[in-house]
Amino acid sequence: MLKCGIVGLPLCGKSTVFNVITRAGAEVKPYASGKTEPNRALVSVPDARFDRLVKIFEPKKETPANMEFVDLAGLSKGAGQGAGLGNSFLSFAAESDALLHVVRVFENPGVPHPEESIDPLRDWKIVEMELIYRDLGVIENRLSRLAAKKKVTPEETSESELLKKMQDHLIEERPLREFPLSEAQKKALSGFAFLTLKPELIVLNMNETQSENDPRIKAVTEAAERAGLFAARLFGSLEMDLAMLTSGEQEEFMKDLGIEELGRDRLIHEAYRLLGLISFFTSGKDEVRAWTLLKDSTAVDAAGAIHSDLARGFIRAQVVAYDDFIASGAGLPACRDKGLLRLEGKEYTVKDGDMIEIRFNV
Ligand SMILES: Nc1nc2c(ncn2[C@@H]2O[C@H](COP(=O)(O)OP(=O)(O)OP(=O)(O)O)[C@@H](O)[C@H]2O)c(=O)[nH]1
Ligand SMILES: [Mg+2]
Repeated sequence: MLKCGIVGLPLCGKSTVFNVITRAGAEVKPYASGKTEPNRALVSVPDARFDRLVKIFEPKKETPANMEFVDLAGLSKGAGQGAGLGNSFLSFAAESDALLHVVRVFENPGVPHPEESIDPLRDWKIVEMELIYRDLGVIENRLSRLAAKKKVTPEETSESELLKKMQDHLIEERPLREFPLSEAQKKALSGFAFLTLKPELIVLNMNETQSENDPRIKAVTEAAERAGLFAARLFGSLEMDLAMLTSGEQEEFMKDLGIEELGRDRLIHEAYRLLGLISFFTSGKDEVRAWTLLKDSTAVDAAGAIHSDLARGFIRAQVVAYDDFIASGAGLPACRDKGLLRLEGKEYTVKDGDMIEIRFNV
C-alpha cells in the first residue's frame, strides 16, 4: 500500500490537513507506544471504474484503492542534521512513497509561528533544506563506509562515483529530483529512501478570508512551479469544521460559501495524479479490488502489491484493459476471443486501469 507522509514546520497545520483528508470512514489508530509513533489512517480513493466493476461482478467483498496517510511531527531547523523531535520522524518520512508538504499561510495570533512571521516561501524552503540535509547525511554515511572498505567491487566503485555526484548536487542545495537518474539507477538507489527524490505535493494551508492573489501565495506557488512541483490551496480549519457536519448541512454551508467541491476530494485526486499513481484491478465473484501502484511499475510489482508470494512465484500476468473489457460487453471469454486478453511477463509495464490476474507457483 502506498504511504503518503505529511511534513512541514511545527504548527503549520499538518494534523489539521490529516484530519481533513482522512475523516470519512478513516480509522485513526494511534500506536500502542503512544507519542513516539505518528498518527496513521487509511483513505479510500474514489474511482468510477471501480464502482462499475462492483456492479458487474457483484462480489462478496469490495475493496477500493487505499492510501495510507501518516501525520508526522513538525520538522524544526536542524532536523536534517539530527536536531529536535522531527529527526526521528524523518525515518517515517523515508518510509513514505510520497510527501505531502503542508505550508502555513493562515494568520492566527493564537498559534505561534516558529519563525515568528507568516512567510510561506521561506517556510517551504526551510523544510526542503532539512530534507536535503538528511539525504546528504545518508550519502555521507554510505561514502565513508565504502571508503573504509579494504576491497571494493567494480559495482561499489561506480556506486561511489554516482553518490559523489549526487552529493555535489545536494551541497548546491538542490533536491535529487533535479538530478538526472535513469529508471535503473533510481531502482538501485531505492534502498536509500532519499527524501528529495520522492514525489511531493505542497499544500498551502490558508484561511478562507485570504485571497489567492496574496503576493505571498503567488511567490510560493511560482517557486514550486519552477521546481516542477504543484502547490494546492486548502482552507484547513474550515474544511475540518465542514467534516464535522452531516452531508446535508455540508451542502448548505458550501452553497453559502460558494464552494463547489470539498477540498478534501480535490486533494486526494490531486495527490493521486501528481504523485504519478495508477490503479489496477483484480476482479471476481469473491472480491473486486483496486490497487495502487507508482507509474511505470511492472507486472511483478503488481504481483508484489497483492502478496510477496505472488511476486516470488510469478509466472505470467493475465491482463485486459478496463476499457477493452467494458467495450466487449464485460465478459472475459469475449475479450479472449478478440485477443484482448493478454499474457504478460515480469517486465510488462502496468497501465492505469489494467485488470490483472497473476499466475504464480510457490
Ligand atoms: N486560523 C487557522 N488556524 C489553523 C489552520 N490550520 C491549523 N490551524 C490551527 O493551528 C494550530 C496547529 O494546527 P495543527 O494542525 O495541530 O498543526 P501541526 O502542524 O500538526 O502541529 P504540530 O504537529 O504540533 O507540529 C491549531 O490550533 C489549529 O487550529 C487554518 O487553516 N486556519
Ligand atoms: Mg500535528
